[in-house]
Amino acid sequence: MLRLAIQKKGRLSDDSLKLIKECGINFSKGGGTLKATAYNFPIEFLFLRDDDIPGYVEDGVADIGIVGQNVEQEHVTDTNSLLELGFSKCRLSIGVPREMDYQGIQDLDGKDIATSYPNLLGKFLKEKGVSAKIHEISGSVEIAPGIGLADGVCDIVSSGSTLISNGLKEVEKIFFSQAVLIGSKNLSAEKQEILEKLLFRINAVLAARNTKYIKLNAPNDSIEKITSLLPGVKSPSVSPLAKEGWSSIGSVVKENEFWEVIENLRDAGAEGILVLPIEKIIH
Ligand code: PRT
Ligand code: ZN
Repeated sequence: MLRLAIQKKGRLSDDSLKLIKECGINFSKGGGTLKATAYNFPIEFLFLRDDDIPGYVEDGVADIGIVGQNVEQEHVTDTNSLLELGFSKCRLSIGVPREMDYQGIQDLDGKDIATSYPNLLGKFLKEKGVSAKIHEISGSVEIAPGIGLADGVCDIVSSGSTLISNGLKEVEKIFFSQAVLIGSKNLSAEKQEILEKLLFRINAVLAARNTKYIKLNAPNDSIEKITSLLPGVKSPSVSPLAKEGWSSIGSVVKENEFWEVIENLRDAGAEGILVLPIEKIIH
């Protein structure tokens, strides 16, 4: 049995549970419970605060866990970083009052910066040779300059609207983060084997994200042109249609890349374009 720690409630929870579900792993989660066991895969879940996850994985209370890289890197623990999961993307940035005439990093010299990320901020300032004072606070970091507690902040930014609504501007992006699967360094052979099965499934799910299967009809003399327009296509499947001189072309494409070339595909003679969802891709 493998033990996976996921965030009990917060920005990582829904996407973590969705990933587990897409891996075909089912369990029922009674409200407020700390633990659950899957019916159809040898895995058990621990629901925790995200900040506690790296420590629990390091201690072996949990075998693996899903956290933001910001939390993984801030809590310096001895764990393995197993796989980037592509969700909960954000950045750790420095913000200063909008009216400050900020010219560059040296303007932070001698300033007070409020943050919940003293390690990541300290490392960044040291690398840049800036001596600012780090004021560690655990929550509502953005309000610190407004109440005179600090000259600037270092906090997680996603859309940027929290900074703006607190009269701040983002001046330095110091760390880019996404959710990551971390693992204990001392897994038994049995747990390692389960982990490998899980990683196989997660990789198949992630590979299919943002990809679509595209199918279109084209006159035979434009097959070459059309396949050259399809981005990232290695070997599309081409099969003849009942209609003389026409073929059907099918291929896997990245959805965002596909939209960029759709006009060109039509100009090249593509007709009856179908775009279909892909659930898993096994490489
Ligand atoms: O209770 P628990 O300790 O488990 O949760 P938490 O409150 O510490 O974390 P939570 O749920 O807020 O975030 C979990 C993880 O999601 C973080 O560690 C990041 O890896 C990631 N993440 C992604 C974010 C954001 N986006 C985000 N926008 N974490 C926090 N924010 C906050 C930020 O602190 C700031 O207050 O949102 C605000 C900024 O958002 P914008 O969109 O206004 O820029
Ligand atoms: Zn937290």
